[in-house]
Amino acid sequence: MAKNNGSDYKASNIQVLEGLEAVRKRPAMYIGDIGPRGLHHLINEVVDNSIDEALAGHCDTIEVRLFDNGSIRITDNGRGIPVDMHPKLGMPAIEVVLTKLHAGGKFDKDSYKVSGGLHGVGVSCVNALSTHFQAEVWRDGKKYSMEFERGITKSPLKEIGTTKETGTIITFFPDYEIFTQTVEFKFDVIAERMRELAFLNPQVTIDLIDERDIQDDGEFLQETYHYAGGVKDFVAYLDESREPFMEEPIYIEGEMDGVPVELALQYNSSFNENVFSYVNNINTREGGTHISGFRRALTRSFKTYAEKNKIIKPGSKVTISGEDFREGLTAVLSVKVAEPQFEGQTKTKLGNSEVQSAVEVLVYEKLNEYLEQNPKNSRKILDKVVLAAEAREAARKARQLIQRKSIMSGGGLPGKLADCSINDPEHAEVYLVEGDSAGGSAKMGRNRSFQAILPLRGKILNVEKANINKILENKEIQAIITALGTGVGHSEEDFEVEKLRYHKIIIMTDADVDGSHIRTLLLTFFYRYMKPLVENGHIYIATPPLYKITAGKQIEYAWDDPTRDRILNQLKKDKKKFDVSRYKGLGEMNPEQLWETTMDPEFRTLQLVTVDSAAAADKLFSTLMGDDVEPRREFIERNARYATLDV
Ligand code: 0RA
Repeated sequence: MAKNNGSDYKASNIQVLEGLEAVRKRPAMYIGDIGPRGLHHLINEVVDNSIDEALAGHCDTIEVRLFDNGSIRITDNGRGIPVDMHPKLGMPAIEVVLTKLHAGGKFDKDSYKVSGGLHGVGVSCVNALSTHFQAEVWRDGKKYSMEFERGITKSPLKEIGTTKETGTIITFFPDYEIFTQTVEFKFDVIAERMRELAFLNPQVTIDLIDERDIQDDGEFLQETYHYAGGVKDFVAYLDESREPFMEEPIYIEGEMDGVPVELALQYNSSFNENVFSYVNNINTREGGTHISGFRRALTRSFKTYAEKNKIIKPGSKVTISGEDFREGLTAVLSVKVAEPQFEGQTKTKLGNSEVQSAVEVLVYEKLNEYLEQNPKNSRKILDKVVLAAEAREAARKARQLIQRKSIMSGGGLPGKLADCSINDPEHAEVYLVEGDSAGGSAKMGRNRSFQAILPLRGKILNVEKANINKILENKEIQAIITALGTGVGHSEEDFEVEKLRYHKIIIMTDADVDGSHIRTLLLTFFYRYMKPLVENGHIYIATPPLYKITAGKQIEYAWDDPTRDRILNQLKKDKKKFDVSRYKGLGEMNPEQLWETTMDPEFRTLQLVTVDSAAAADKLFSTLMGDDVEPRREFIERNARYATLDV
């Protein structure tokens, strides 16, 4: 690729704001939190800078390497962080970039920096939060190096050699004094973001190497992400375990009013809408103006085409609404905005109004072209749209029926539900319990003032393979819907989160294969049909202990093997007799034990279910629950090491 040497850059372009003490004092303010998420955010912060270099046309290769000693190295072949002297501060530009907050330095408006949400706080934050940080820069024919400890310069900028290449190599150890929960990087978490970045930036290749993980062939675990087809490849990847309607996704690319737009979309035989949008590589989970532009264009061009070709018969009873055009739709929309305004609760909603019309005009025009040129596919899509409209009408009737039935059966709550006595959703919780027998123990063990119990019998329906009508016919799902009080569906009329009767919904299943299957089915249902519950943090997973250790009157519980061993060693040291039993299911615990270990808010641990990356969660659900067995088997084998679902 063409590279310029970047010598036009001046150190004085860098704006200086403040030092790094602030970051160490209140790390969560800068990186979101100090748990695993914040830890992994450090990597994104560095890689985003490399991606900025790629967006500016100066970089096409990035390597992320995890070392056995806990450190990580990010290498790119960009221009290299500038090393010339900053005239006012009297220090090299690189020192400003790495030790001053918000010293981004790239102010040319033609570049689309990754800067929104939590991103864009700068590599200096990473430096501040590392016990040791080294930057090596290859630039102007020379190799330079500089080192820091907890943000403080330990080895000033020095020349260490010569080179014809350019680039930046950052190596750091996350600070265990800051990340007290864990300093362990997870391959899969990093892989997910690197893959996403590679889809969104087809010009780059990202190598991810894990030196901690030596494979059977003696090589390190390594994956390479490069997708020349960009978002088109992304859509094909997302639909891998679905049945697409067309040979390849529709691909639209262009620039309108200074906004570069890239879009790929495809229809499949599922019933879900999976639209992911990005602004400057940031996942805009809350949508925004680019998404509304896209939706309007989609509805308008399909409607125009359908009317022109008389696909919707004049006088037909079905009325088609916007959501019918989105059933079974998988799409990725990526736009670049020079000065993005992010709004919303999580700052992932694009606010720039000019982007709506830019996207709408471009997509409308190009989609019309596609429909005219591909009459067969257009017909297939529109036939499906008409079916969706008919099913929506039928589902509306089914919903009314559920409502009527529950009104006729008295208070409207399902018979199996043991409700709590308080009427305050914020403090009320409901346990969804696998099986009637565990349900019985939970009913006896609970604190009935604020804990409700809903036992679920057998497996619930796999919603990934059923349409809304089938789903609404399912007894277990009906019970969940009526117990929660929200209704069900994708529109704000059908699903009203304000009506939620319990702010904590706790899934409690056995710690075995069946239990995890039921948990996944429930999560899939919530994710697909009650998404705000997941997004607003209402869904939790209960964690019953794996072992009970009895020594005379003393009873202890262990949730994992190391804890069990620690307790056993202590007992052996104290020369006590003991008995260890492994809980196979919830049913083996009596009500008191279930309360003590799993339900008592003072002692239980609940895992909050979050949607960290919507695209990854979608992929996970369609793979785990979809039609194709092969990708599912592969997926489970690859991820067998990670026992818990982190969606
Ligand atoms: C400040 C200014 C420029 C580039 C960078 C920082 C930069 C930072 C990182 C971090 C990792 N890789 C990076 N690559 C570049 C602009 C450089 C110029 O105009 O020459």
